[in-house]
Amino acid sequence: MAQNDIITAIQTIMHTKNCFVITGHVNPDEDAVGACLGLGMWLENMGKDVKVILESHVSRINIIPGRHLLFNGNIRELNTEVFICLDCASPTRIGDARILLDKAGCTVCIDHHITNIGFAQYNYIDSAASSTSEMVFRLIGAEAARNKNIASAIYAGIVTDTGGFRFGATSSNTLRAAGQLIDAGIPFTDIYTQLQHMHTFTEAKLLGRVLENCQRCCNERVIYACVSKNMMDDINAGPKDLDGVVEYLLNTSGVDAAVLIYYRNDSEYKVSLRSRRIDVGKIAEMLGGGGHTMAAGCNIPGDIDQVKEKILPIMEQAVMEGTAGVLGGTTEVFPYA
Ligand SMILES: [Mn+2]
Repeated sequence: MAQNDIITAIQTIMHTKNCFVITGHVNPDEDAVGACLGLGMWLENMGKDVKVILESHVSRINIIPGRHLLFNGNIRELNTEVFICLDCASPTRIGDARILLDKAGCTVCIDHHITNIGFAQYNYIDSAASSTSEMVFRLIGAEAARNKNIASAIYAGIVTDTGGFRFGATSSNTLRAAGQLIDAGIPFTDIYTQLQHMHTFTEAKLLGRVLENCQRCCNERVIYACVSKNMMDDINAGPKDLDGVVEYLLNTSGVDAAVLIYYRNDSEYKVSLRSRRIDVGKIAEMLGGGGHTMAAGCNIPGDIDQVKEKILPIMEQAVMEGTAGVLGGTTEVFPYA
């Protein structure tokens, strides 16, 4: 089905059916939550019965309106006419709501992940889209998005998945959509600041420690930092407080790649890799992990020194030999891989 036909088909379903369950991927991010609640509020405004199923998520995401639609009951007892999956690349990423994929009479998938093969009856997949939230905007139309709450939800998803309108998938259409959403009168500064720039006191302290201790190697082209259990325990921090730190390291002038090694348990460390030039996805995969070309991660057994001895020579080889893995400088970095 051509893309316009699938959009029309899904619009028809949304106008003619009455009972909807909407879900996003496990461990939902702003795009999943924004797309689910934005679409949910639109359907609710049309008088439909709507339930949104989402796993718990980090508190900053609570800035997205529409949380009254979140369903907290027993999913097994739930029946629905239409089941909609948003921002979810495969059925394995649906979580507890997956049982509804088989139970619902009508299933819809709306997503921008390139790996999505279309597992629902109606699949609107656009891997060029900046975000699932932008796809929801296309689907409901600019007029519907004049509702402040709906506009805020969709804007939140777009801002986050584009890294604040920076990543390569940001198009002029993305910015036009954002413009129309801002015209709805949303608190766009608050949303952007809360989702892109705010951090906790603990995160600030931990970032300070990481920056104090970071080093360069491989002819100064790789930057790395190690975070021990003690470093985190001292300030009551945990791995979740390292969100965004490896990206901060990568943004150091002159470096091609960043490595963040942090305590996972007594027998292994987690290694986060970010890059502008080399394929760190391949390196992570080689070490039993995975991810994208520019953002990947793996777990390496041993103490900090053993882990450094394992990962840094591999990074050095990749940076120095380069050519096989060398990429242009324009590819995007996914901060939350
Ligand atoms: Mn997304």
